[in-house]
Amino acid sequence: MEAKKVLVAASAVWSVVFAVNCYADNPIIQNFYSADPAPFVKDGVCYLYTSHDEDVTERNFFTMKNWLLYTSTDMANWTDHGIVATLYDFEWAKNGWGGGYENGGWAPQAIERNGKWYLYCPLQGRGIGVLVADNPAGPFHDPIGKPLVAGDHIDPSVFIDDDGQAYLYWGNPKCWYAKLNEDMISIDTTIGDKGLVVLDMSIEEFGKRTVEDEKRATTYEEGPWLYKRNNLYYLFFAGGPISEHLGYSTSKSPVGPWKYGNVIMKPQSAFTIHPGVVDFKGKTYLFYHNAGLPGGGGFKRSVCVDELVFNADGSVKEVVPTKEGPKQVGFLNPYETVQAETMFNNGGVETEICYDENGGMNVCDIDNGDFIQLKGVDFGAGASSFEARVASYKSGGKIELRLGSKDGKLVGTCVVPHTQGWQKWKTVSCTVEGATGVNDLFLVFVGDNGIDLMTLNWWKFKK
Ligand code: FUB
Repeated sequence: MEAKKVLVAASAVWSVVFAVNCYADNPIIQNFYSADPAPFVKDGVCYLYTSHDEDVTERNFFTMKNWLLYTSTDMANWTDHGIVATLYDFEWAKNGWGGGYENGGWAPQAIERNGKWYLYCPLQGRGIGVLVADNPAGPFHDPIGKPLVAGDHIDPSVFIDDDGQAYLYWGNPKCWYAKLNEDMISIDTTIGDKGLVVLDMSIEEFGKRTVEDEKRATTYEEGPWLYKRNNLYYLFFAGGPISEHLGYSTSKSPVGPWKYGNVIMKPQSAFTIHPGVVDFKGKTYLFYHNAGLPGGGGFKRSVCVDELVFNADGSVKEVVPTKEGPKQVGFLNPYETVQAETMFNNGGVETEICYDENGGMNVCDIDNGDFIQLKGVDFGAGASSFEARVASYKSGGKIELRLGSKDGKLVGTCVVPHTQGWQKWKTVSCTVEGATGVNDLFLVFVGDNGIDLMTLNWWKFKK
């Protein structure tokens, strides 16, 4: 997005209610409209892939052209990796609506196997494609040059079972699955119709729909998500009627037969909803989307997360969405380099691609009074100095380091000079006094120049 621009427009109204333009933790993605969360956990990092609702909605329908990645090590502070794949990565998708690539990048899911990252992407109306990369943030390329599942199929969910067999689920109005070969980019054609199996869609498996629908007798609508816990398989899905809710079914096998469970999240503020479930550091989390950002709606959605809790018999408790999001797991270490685009919350800043040799993203569009909030920063016995990689094509400004709130205790002030370019980086530093223990850290940006003071690439403290 540029959610900030929507925020600025909305802020005149909001300022009556809120002192600053700031968000609660949910939605967790605050600088883009995002949807269809697909989390994946590896080595203590939660990788969150999402689809991306464009700021300008075309034809009063989903307007989606690329896919985003965010990461977190604590479920509270999230690092923005920007756009990691686009419709243009699929040569065969040229013939989209209007004969071009212009739209249809719907709900993706990624998985890692043997050091390679596979991203399954539905190109609405054209099929499900697969991209591969050596790194979670790409660059991704299409290894097969054609759809993995051709036709009007959406919402792929990928899962590797303990015996190494990989499955792909997908579909609306019916739920389908296929077994993936070990290469993750081809389908085992020995089952179903050339490898594709459509489920029975019985009421026992997916619950009875309360409103008549000629295409669907059950509550199953779309967005399947396969998950395993204590040898029980769970198929979470978006259920109907519209507005969608989240439901689930269970089975002793990854391919069913399924037994309908219940509703686990009531309809939220967007007319769609989409589940993503992972275990992370001893807890289970449900990712979903709503229309929670200013300017939000059915085609401008936002990804959220809350804890998912099971009953002793394995059934799933209903999740009541929170504004606060889940509790932070562990603390943020300020003595390691922290990418500037890592945030719990922010007031007014944006992110952009960093075009230097290190790549990644940086924070931009920083105006007087804007801030970045980091949750649960553990300063331990105390910090003595702060350094940051900054740039400015104007007169720069200052970064105030405050604890607890935007107006909280000032523990240091770092001066940012003119560096002759928005990405002409310079490392600046300042002394720090009084930062000990665990605090929320606020980087507050100030400058006489008002708007566009500086850009920020990374920061860290010294003990
Ligand atoms: O984001 C476009 C579509 O909306 C997805 O494919 C569905 O799951 C629903 O979230």
